[in-house]
Amino acid sequence: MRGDTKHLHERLRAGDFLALARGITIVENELDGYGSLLLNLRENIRVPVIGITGPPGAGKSTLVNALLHYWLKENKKIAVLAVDPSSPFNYGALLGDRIRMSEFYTNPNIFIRSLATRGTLGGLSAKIIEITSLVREAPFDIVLVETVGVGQSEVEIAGLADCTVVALVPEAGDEVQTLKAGIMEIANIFVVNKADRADAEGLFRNLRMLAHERAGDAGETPVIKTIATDNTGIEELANAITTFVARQDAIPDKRVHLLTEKCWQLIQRERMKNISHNKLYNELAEAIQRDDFNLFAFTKNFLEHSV
Ligand SMILES: Nc1nc2c(ncn2[C@@H]2O[C@H](COP(=O)(O)OP(=O)(O)O)[C@@H](O)[C@H]2O)c(=O)[nH]1
Ligand SMILES: [Mg+2]
Repeated sequence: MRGDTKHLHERLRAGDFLALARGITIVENELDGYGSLLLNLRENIRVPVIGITGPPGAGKSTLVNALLHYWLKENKKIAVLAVDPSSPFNYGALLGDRIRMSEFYTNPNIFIRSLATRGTLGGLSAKIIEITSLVREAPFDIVLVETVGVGQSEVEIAGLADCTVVALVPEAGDEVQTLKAGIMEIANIFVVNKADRADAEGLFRNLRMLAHERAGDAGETPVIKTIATDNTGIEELANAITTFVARQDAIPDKRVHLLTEKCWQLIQRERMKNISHNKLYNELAEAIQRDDFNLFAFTKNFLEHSV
């Protein structure tokens, strides 16, 4: 098995898409060789991971599609990880959308993989940290991660991506007020997609105002109007992403900060590995039979024998 994964690493570094697909399957399902595959990675942490998040239907996949076209013209090699259950990159998608994306499946410069989501509400794949690391062992210029924004997942993608693009559409206008604090924290770039709609201008102005109010040392968060379906604003978006990433590269602790975030999540997962609600329930059911039951003593004891 060790020999197998060693071979896999060589193929990955050579940019072999079949090896990458195989590696992702191994990681996603924790198949044999999973541990050594990860421990022997030589990930290029300089390859930017770009997160594209936002509500379902905002046009994230269409934006990814347009960005792929744009970057292909610049001879970039790009990996796309789609963690959106409704994404046209997924098999269950609308036929029209699948045809629209299918041109990329045979392109040697584009790798597309859709990942299972952790929960029914979308969010990130349980193994997204490992999978982006794996992808960065292959010679890509850019890694795009599409995630549907549902609660926690926007925050999680911000901990994973070097640049987080939040895509919104005019009908999200009211949401912006309620999400205000949260999305301002995580968005490095705002996209007002479906700018062909009459009410896009209002959302655009609102976001510009918010970005202005919240401007920090790094300046105002760019707000870009796009019509993803006809490539309007895509060049501007691509430039904003490139500019943002280049600026991040100049901040020495930014990369360490992101790695800290990922490491934190890996540790958390490792520590929680042997702890399940079921097990807690069963042990508690027994423990409360005792007259001297104490929740804190129980917890302390539970931790000592399960971690
Ligand atoms: N009018 C208009 N429709 C768009 C635009 N961008 C995407 N759409 C459409 O919106 C729908 C949802 O797009 P999709 O990319 O699947 O959204 P996602 O769920 O955020 O990935 C699709 O039918 C797209 O064709 C746009 O700029 N203008
Ligand atoms: Mg999508």
